[in-house]
Amino acid sequence: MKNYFVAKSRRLRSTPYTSRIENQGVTAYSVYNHMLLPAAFGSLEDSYYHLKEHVQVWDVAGERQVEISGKDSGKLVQLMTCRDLSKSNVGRCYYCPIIDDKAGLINDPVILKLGEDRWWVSIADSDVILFAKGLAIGNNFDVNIFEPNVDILAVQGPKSFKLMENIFGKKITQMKFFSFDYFEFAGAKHLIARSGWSKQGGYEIYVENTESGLVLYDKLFEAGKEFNVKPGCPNLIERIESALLSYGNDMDNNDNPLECGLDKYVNLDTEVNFLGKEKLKEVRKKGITRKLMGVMIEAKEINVSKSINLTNDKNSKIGELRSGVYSPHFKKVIGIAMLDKPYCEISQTFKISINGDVFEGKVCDLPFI
Ligand code: THG
Repeated sequence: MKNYFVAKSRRLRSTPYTSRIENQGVTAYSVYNHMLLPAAFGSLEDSYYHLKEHVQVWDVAGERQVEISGKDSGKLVQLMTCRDLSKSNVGRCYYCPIIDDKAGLINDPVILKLGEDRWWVSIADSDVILFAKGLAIGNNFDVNIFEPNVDILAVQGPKSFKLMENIFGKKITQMKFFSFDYFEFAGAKHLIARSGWSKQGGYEIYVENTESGLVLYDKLFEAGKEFNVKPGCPNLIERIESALLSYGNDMDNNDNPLECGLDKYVNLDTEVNFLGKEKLKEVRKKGITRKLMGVMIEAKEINVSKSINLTNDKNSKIGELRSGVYSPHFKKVIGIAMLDKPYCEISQTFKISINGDVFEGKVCDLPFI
């Protein structure tokens, strides 16, 4: 596959860490929330093995925050998500599908409850701020909505706990998954959560003070030497094996959360009011007609830059592959596909054409590992 340069401009925003990761050898960018998101530091497989064994620091500033505060902020946040937040606590993160009135996915952010009337919606790649502002205006809500200057640094990998303990002390290792707290560094307070877009363990540092954030960035690499720290980024192999869904790739506004297996985060039997609730109840009653599933393909290589059809013996389309990568663990291509309901059974076989060659594949459960 031929690659092309990204032409930088103001619209395609840099992050405070861009010059650092460029000095450290970033080799590819993606674009996320109109911002540069590193996509590779050399070999994807080398980074995959390194992430599973050591510790990496990721510039994920593209995971932008939409801050919603004010008297009606709780009402607005709840209106946007099908997850019941009525019993949510300050200091916790919540993975929440955001849906529209037709139950189509708008985004799948992590929502942080900062205070009773203050929230950060840590968004995937779509303009949630416009949706939130539209809803607030239409409902006459008393809220303030803006994008704060927050640039997340993720520290991921099994050695992230030791590295973070070295810098912030024992207390940070006692934090529970998806909770957050504040930690002092270089004269500034940093919100740090135990979260991140890998299943290798770690933290996310919500840097609000760029100056101390950059000192912290350098400190992570200095203190990380003994843990073999490297710069990294969300890894396609690791995230597919772990089934961390990617909005815009695995699902978009044409899919509802039940089709995407997000049932755990859909609360239809509570009193809370959210957009698309009636529609989702209808979907649940009728049953979904397709589902996001794992697939394994007997191939050694794939590049998925658009959906690729999956067909049966009669050459009819039974689904589409939305993400895929060669997994060195399974020694074949693994991927995430939307399959028509009759075909989303485990071990269902299919055919797929990759660069003109036809390969056999099999449906399986998510996550792979
Ligand atoms: N961290 C932060 N913001 C983000 C992401 C992140 N915004 C964009 C994107 N990632 C949002 N998507 C996801 C998808 C999955 C998870 C987090 C963000 C995730 N899921 C866990 C899982 O699936 O096992 C746990 C979810 C739970 O049970 O609560 O971590 O990574 N700040």
